[in-house]
Amino acid sequence: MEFRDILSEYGLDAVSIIPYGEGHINTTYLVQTEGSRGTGAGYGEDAPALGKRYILQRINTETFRDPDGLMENICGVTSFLDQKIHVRGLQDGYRAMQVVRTGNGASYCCRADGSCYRIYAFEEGTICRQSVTGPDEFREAGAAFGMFQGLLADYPAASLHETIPHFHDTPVRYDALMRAADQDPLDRRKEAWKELCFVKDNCSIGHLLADRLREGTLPLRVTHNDTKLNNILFDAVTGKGVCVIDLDTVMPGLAAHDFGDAIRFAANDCAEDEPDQSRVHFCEKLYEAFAEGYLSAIGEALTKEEIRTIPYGALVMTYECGMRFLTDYLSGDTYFHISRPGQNLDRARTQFTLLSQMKEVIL
Ligand code: ADP
Ligand code: GN1
Ligand code: MG
Repeated sequence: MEFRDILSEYGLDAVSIIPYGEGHINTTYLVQTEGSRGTGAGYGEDAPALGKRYILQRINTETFRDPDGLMENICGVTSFLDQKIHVRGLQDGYRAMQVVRTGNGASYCCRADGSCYRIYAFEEGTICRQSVTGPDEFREAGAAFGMFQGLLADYPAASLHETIPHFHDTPVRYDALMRAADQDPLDRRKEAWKELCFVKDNCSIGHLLADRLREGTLPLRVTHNDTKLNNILFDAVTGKGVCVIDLDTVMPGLAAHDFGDAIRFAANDCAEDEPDQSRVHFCEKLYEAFAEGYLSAIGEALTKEEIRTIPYGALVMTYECGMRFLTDYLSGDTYFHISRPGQNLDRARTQFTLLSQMKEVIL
């Protein structure tokens, strides 16, 4: 089996390893291991009894250039959360993701070809969603991310490695897009002309939060920085948001970024890469439900100015993410995984259509 060498470092033997999830950055597999033979019905003589499940991930080291620092962050954050959850006696199954160690106690392992892999315990009894079923579920998502940030409020921020420099520095993302448009290595700029004009016309959005951060009116906090709906696991029975995953980008950031990125992804009736722009629809009811859940779970952690400006996060993150997709389209689709040509352009268009609708409501 292709990953036998990796799994043997963990003392695991797999029955099956299949591609899993819909992340755009890492490559994820679901690993089913062999367990001790059950005696129940349904086991053929030769069929292996099933043991535990794991998430195996190949870390994208093009994106995360310092896997040591990355895994140090993740181990630090998960053990901090674990302790906090225990001390506070949090109910409803709220938990921290679990990093599985190799036999030597390492948090990840590398192959001779330089590829790096890590393993997480599969969070059983949970569901991961690509879109919301309604406001109640999105309120839960807000509560899960609000709780996550509230629990990390006193995490030692200075100990965190910056896994992707300038990750949510929106003016830097603007400059990167303009450079990609100037260089236009694949002669794609003509396809993206309308979108590039939209970005320039809306450049003030890129400064809504960045300027306040620079002036010191908004504080840096320890944030998740990738609050897509599919980075939460919901309890399959109660529907509660119980585990925040994908901790690769936990770094100092703005609360509004976490708030806004979640809205960008899920307060929309269609998928992030919908080609038919007439199907894009910013859903105010979802936006309000998420805000309720997030603000109630985060407690007293935010300042008045943060609460006042948190809606800007939705505009800024939608604008920024659209620019990132467009930059990648112009540069030859080297960053976000794609499954068809033009997907990054569709993703960018969807963000800009959504942003136009959000501006009517939020500004
Ligand atoms: P990416 O950075 O590529 O988005 P993620 O860490 O978000 O990778 O993982 C991709 C998907 O794998 C998630 O959206 C989720 O469906 C699933 N997943 C990741 N970790 C776990 C886990 N510990 N338990 C169950 N499912 C998981
Ligand atoms: C990526 O890894 P994933 O799929 O959860 C990206 C986010 C983008 C998102 C857009 C490390 O998230 O920043 O908002 O795609 N993650 C990284 O869908 O760049
Ligand atoms: Mg993810």
